[in-house]
Amino acid sequence: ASEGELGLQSAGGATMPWFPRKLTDLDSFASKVLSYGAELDSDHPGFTDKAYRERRKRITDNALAYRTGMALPNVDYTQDEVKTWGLVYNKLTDMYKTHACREHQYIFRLLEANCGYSPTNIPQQRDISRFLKECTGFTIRPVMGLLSSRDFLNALAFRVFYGTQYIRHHSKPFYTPEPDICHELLGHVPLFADPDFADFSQEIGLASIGASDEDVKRLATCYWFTVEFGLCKEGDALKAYGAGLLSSTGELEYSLSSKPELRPFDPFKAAVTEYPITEYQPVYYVAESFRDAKEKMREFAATLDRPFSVRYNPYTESIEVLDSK
Ligand code: NLE
Ligand code: FE2
Repeated sequence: ASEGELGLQSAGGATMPWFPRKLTDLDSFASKVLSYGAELDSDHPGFTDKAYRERRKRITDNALAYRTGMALPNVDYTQDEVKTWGLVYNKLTDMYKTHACREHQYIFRLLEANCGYSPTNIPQQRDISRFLKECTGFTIRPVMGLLSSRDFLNALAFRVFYGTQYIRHHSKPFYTPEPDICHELLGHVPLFADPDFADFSQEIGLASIGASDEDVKRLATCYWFTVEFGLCKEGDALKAYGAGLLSSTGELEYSLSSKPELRPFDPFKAAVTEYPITEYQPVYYVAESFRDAKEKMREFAATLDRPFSVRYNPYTESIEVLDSK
């Protein structure tokens, strides 16, 4: 097997895992989704309803065909899909007033004004990506489902976010173990328009470029406890900023109740914390602020064992490898 087939490459005498160097290198990821593990498929209706699976396949075919530079595919959502969206939307936006961090609340209003966010309309990636690009340089592109941690994090180094376009099963609107359009658009998208949060996300992405499998796992765990399930301080109050919380009415309520255990965000500790993926989290990490989380993340990333460092060049939209740290 060639090094390419083994997912390895060499540079300056060192062997390192393959990584994308330019934006078009991300084209190969969108179709490479993880098959659902035994844990995920359980008896969740999203995995067993045949008509639902077929509809999903039609939507994910868009992701399969998409290449960098093409117009993002629009999806013509059905009335039933919009109904599920509206149910989730109304309940969540009610809760955001008291449960979401202020950055999320502020940007959400901009999304309503600029990107067609409303209970009767499922916004399209094309409008969202254009909006994010203007705010922070982030863009979104379609994906068929869950990517490997390495692929997903590597894309964040380019300020690219892979988003699904299908919606959760109508029978379980308030919690799903999988990403879907409610999770991406209501949970993730608002914060990618915040400059500090965008920097924080890219920081994790850059650290994952050419990292060892063990380090990718540590970074993905940090991502889990921040971007997906993070809480943050706001004066004396606690608010949610993690997308997994901001897209699930059930877990959003639970996360700010007295039930879960809360710990101050420390990437060295978060990186090695075990977590479940199909139920509410027993532990949440609380960040002081996005800026503070970014600083801590940078300190953590500097301790990872990598014989080179990287930076993103926004003019050429490519990753540059710097020989020594
Ligand atoms: N549990 C979240 C929700 O119901 O929206 C999705 C989490 C995806 C990692
Ligand atoms: Fe997510």
